This record gives sequence, structure tokens and C-alpha cells, in this order.
Amino acid sequence: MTAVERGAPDRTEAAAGRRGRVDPTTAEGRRELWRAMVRARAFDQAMCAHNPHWHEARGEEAVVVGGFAGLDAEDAVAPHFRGACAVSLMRGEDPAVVAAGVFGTSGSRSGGHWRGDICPTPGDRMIGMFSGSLGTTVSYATGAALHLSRLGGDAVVVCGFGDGTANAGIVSESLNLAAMLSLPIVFICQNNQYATSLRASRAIAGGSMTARAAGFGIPAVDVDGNDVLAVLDERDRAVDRARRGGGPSLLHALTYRLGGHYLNDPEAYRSAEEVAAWRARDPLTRFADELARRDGFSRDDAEHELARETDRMKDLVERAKEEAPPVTAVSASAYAEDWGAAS
Ligand SMILES: Cc1ncc(C[n+]2csc(CCOP(=O)(O)OP(=O)(O)O)c2C)c(N)n1
Ligand SMILES: [Mg+2]
Repeated sequence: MTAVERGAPDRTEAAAGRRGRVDPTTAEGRRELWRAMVRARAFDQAMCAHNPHWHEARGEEAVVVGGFAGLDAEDAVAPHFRGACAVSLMRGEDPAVVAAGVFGTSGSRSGGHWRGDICPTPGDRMIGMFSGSLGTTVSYATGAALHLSRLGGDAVVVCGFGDGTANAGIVSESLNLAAMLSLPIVFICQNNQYATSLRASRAIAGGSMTARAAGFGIPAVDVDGNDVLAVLDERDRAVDRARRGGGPSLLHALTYRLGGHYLNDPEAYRSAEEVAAWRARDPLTRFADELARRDGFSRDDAEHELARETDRMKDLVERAKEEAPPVTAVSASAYAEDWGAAS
């Protein structure tokens, strides 16, 4: 039985004639994706320079950008924590505000009351990591999809989670609910092949997340997670299905974490050769080569753009770090105004 048969509003009509907002068949669309990847890498590397606790997403930009580009403002997003700042930037957030949210300084959306530490402040229709408990975000995203399905219209949710997070029980509960209620949600498993030091190949029973999704009756595909165009293509297909009332889909995007789990990770669990082999498949280099071939965009231009953007991000991240909120701000919204008088 479909959601429409259960009495939910018919999404088919609302979705008629809709297309993704980034058109990768045009040079302009491809450049837009490239710029988003550059911003993702630049912000991430700027954070590495200023935040010793940072969990970098270097190497995973194709999943993040292809997975979350070109959505509408009405769509909700719930990215995996690694790479979530890039999604915030794609939603139009000012990088200085994203950085302030990570440091919990005065320029943040919360005015310094909330600190992201390794991920951005939640934003408009952006579900963040409210707790450090992995998998909870997937359930919030599923709840958001339930809400959107009841509103009518054709808005969807795109929700990312890591290969380690895939094993949290709440992820299975969420997949089950999404399938049973035919919710408008696209799940993206961002498989960077490790959960801290544990290899995904030794952790995911049933072969892969694609196989697991099939068990829930959710259409699922494996996609090359280092190819931004391939990810976007499958993501668009899945979004289109959700907009038309076809329910959830899952993309399993195989990629690789080029950096450690966090900055000072000794990485004793993998070899330098393995990392080097994947560095040769760096999604930015790969896409720059594609742009050179298809659009005459030179490799020099690509490198300059990345260097310039990284310098810009380093400056603004450094400034954000220094803007400490006033000490009085710490308790400003912790107590009722008359707390002092009442005691
Ligand atoms: C429920 C829960 N279990 C364990 C942890 C500790 N932890 C933090 S990051 C992480 C690895 C997560 O792996 P994955 O989902 O693949 O994301 P990645 O770090 O590879 O991006 C773990 C186990 C946690 N935060 N929450
Ligand atoms: Mg992982």
C-alpha cells in the first residue's frame, strides 16, 4: 500500500515537471559543483589548521557535494557529521557563521551558547548532530520526512550517515519506518571504509548497506563515492522518486577517508600504501581532470582556486576562533530572568 492509498496528500502532481537545480550536463552546472567541492575542502583544511579536535572529510567531498547539491530551500537535510559544514555552506550559510558555530563564539547563530566542536550549528531545515550519539540524526531526519509527507507539497529529506553509524539500531528502525510509511527521504551511506579504526568490511553483516536496504524493500544502489557526477545522478533519481510519492531510497557511496579519524589519529590500523592508492583517486583531482577534458578548465586554474579559497577560509576561521562571547553570555539563557530574586 502506498502513502497515497493511506490518505497522505498526492505528491505526484506537485512534483510534475520538477528537475534538480544543478544541471551537470552544462559547463555552468559542473563549475557550480566544482566550487562547492573547493569550498568544502578549503573550509575543512582551514579547520584542521585551527582546531586540534577536527575530524576532517578530505577525500569524501564527492559524496557530500553530489549528495546535497541542488536541493530546494524547502527540502530538509541531515548530513553525516563528517562533511556537514560543507552542506551548511551549500545551504547558503556564511562560512564565518559556520566557523563560529563550531567554536561556539559570539558570531554563531546561538550567540555562543552552543558549540558544534566537529560539526556545524543546525540551520534552516538543516538537522544537525544535537547529541554525540551516532544514528540519532537519522531518526530525526525520518521524523522530518514524516512531517513533510503530511504537509503535502513535494519537499524531501536527504540524510547521510557513516558506515559505522549504519550499525546503530536506530538506523534500522528508521529505515523500517521510512519504508512502511513510504516517506520522502533519501538515505546516503557515506562509506569511507572505517569507523574509527574498524574496517567496514569487517563490520557490516549482510554484505553491504545496499543488501540491507533491499531487506526493507527500499530501492538501493551502489555508487562510486569519489565521482561527484555519479553521486548527483543517483541522488537526483532518488529525490525525484521521493518527490513523486515513491518513498525512500538508499545510496551506498563508497569513498575513502584520506585523513585520520581525527587530527592526531596515529592510523596504526592501515598502511601508507593503502592511503596513497586512494589519494590517487582524490575526488577533487578527479573532477578537475574531468573539467579540463570537458570544459577546458586548466589544472593550474583549479589549483589556484583551491589555494585562494583555503587562504580565505583560514583567515575567517582564525577570526571566528578569537571572537569569544562575553562571560555574562554563558549564563544568560540558563536561568529564568528572576532566578536571583526567587532565591
Ligand atoms: C552511538 C555511538 N557509538 C559510538 C560513538 C563513538 N564514535 C564516534 S565517531 C565513531 C565512528 C563512526 O564511524 P562512521 O559512522 O563510519 O563515521 P566516520 O567517522 O567514518 O565518518 C564512533 C564509533 C558515538 N559517537 N555514538
Ligand atoms: Mg566511516
